[in-house]
Amino acid sequence: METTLVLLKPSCVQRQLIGEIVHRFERRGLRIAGMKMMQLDDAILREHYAHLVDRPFFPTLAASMQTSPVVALALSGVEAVGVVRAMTGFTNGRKADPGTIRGDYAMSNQQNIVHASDSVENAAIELNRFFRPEEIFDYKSGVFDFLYGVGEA
Ligand code: IDP
Ligand code: MG
Repeated sequence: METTLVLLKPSCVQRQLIGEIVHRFERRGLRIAGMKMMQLDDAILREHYAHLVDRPFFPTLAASMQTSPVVALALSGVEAVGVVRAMTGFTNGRKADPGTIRGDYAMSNQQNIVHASDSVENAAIELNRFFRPEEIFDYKSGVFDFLYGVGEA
C-alpha cells in the first residue's frame, strides 16, 4: 500500500472543481487518508518546486499557487503513486490525454489543476512537507475486499 500527495491548485479551487476532482479519486478506489486546505507561502513553494526555482516561469508559478488556498490530499492505495500520476496526465493540459484530469479540465501548462507526487520517494518527502503525522489517517476502507483481489493488497 502506498500513499501519495496531491495538491488541488488554485486553478482547481477557483474554478470550483474541488468536489469533481476528489470524486474522481474516490471513484477510482483511492482512500482519502488526509485532506486539508492551506494557504502556501514562499518558503514552502521554493522547497516544493526546488527543481524549478531557476526557471524563468518560477515567479509566475509561485504567484499562481498563492492566489487562493490549495487543498492537500493524501491518497492511499496499492501502487497509488503511479495510479494517481497516470490519472493526472501530462503537465501541459493542452497535450494531456482526454480522460486524464489535466486532459479533461486544463488548457494550460501552468494552471493545470493538480499536483501529484512523481515517485514513491518524493511522495514520502512531499507528504511530510504538507501534513503532520497525526493528520494522515490509517483506516481500513469498508469496500477494501471489493477493491482488491485476494493477495493483491
Ligand atoms: P508536473 O506538475 O507534471 O510534475 P513539473 O515539471 O514538476 O510538472 O512542474 C511543476 C509545475 O510547474 C507544473 O505542474 C506547472 O504548474 C508548472 N510548470 C512546469 N513547466 C512549466 C512551463 O514551462 N511554464 C509554466 N509553468 C510550468
Ligand atoms: Mg513534478
